[in-house]
Amino acid sequence: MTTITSFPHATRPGRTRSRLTTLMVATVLGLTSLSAVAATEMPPIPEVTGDVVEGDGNDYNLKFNIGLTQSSAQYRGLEYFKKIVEQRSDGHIQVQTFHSAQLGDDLQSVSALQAGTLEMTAPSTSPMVSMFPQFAVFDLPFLFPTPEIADKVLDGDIGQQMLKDASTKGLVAIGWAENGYRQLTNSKLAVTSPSDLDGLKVRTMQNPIHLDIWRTLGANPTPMSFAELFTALEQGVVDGQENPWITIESSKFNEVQQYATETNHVYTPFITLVSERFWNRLPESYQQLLREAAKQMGDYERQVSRTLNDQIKQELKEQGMQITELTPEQIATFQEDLAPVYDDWRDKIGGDLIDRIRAESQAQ
Ligand code: TK8
Repeated sequence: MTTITSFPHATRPGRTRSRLTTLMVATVLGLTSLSAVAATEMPPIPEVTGDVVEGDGNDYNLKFNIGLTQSSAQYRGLEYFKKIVEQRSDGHIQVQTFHSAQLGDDLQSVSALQAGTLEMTAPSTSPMVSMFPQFAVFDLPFLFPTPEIADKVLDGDIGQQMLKDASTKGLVAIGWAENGYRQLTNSKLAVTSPSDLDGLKVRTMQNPIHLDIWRTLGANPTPMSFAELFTALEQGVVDGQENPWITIESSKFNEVQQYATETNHVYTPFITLVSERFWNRLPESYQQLLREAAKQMGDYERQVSRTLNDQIKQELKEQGMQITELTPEQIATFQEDLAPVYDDWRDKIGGDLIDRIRAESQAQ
């Protein structure tokens, strides 16, 4: 377990002006170096492969909105998607990219696709379980032991069938990408076991399994949109939250969260969606182009997310976040305490789907 002295985030009593000035300078320096480092380390956006695709001569505007910030791996993927689609449509499809929920959070974006006021988005699967219950399988704790197994399931029969099943209700599902393994952060204490979570107010995605997970561990979970999260943490409405390292850094949660525990408790995918109204207006050749671009975007985004994961954890430590790396025994305690979540949800999700995914892990 490594502990690092904290970076002076929270306001402390008896602070003098000169100390405040130094602090602010340090903060700014820290921030600039943060985004500078993050930016420079991102794997370069690949060249576009594949020929120019013949369309129907019409021009199309495609707005693509996401909830994460401009310095997220997801937005980097979007930049690649834009490059592919514009180049291979010879400019007939223009892609406008939006980040930080500029056009709405995950659920608002999905509704906008159904209404035809937005063309594409890529939400986490978790807030969508009320629309597509089978997505809940991804919210089961410790389901995927490695990201490679997640790829195998998502890119394999199970994942492709899910895309088909989710191509309904005004949506067309065309690909998967990586949000990643979630880590707990909080502003109160270093968490090394479930008993440390007693009463801790933890924000979760709007998802019944995540609520079940944190209640089972003894915390006090609150479902909330990602778009409201930073302010809720800053104002102490909630004490903690859980997201991948790259999201913790790109959303600057480390500015309002002093402690983190590497729990890797859930792997969350992003699903790439198109408005059915927009989709039906496109010639088949452009529909195929969007499918190919979504696949390449997803693969590249996985690469970015995995390349940066450990580096960003290191950067967060260097910026004073107190990061707890659990021992195998401590992880086992979390896994044992969360085993009942599988019993709670097996029938609702479908035992067969859970067993098939688990079999993929054993097959490795
Ligand atoms: C961004 C969300 C985010 C998710 C969450 O729109 O809500 O915590 O992990 O990535 O989808």
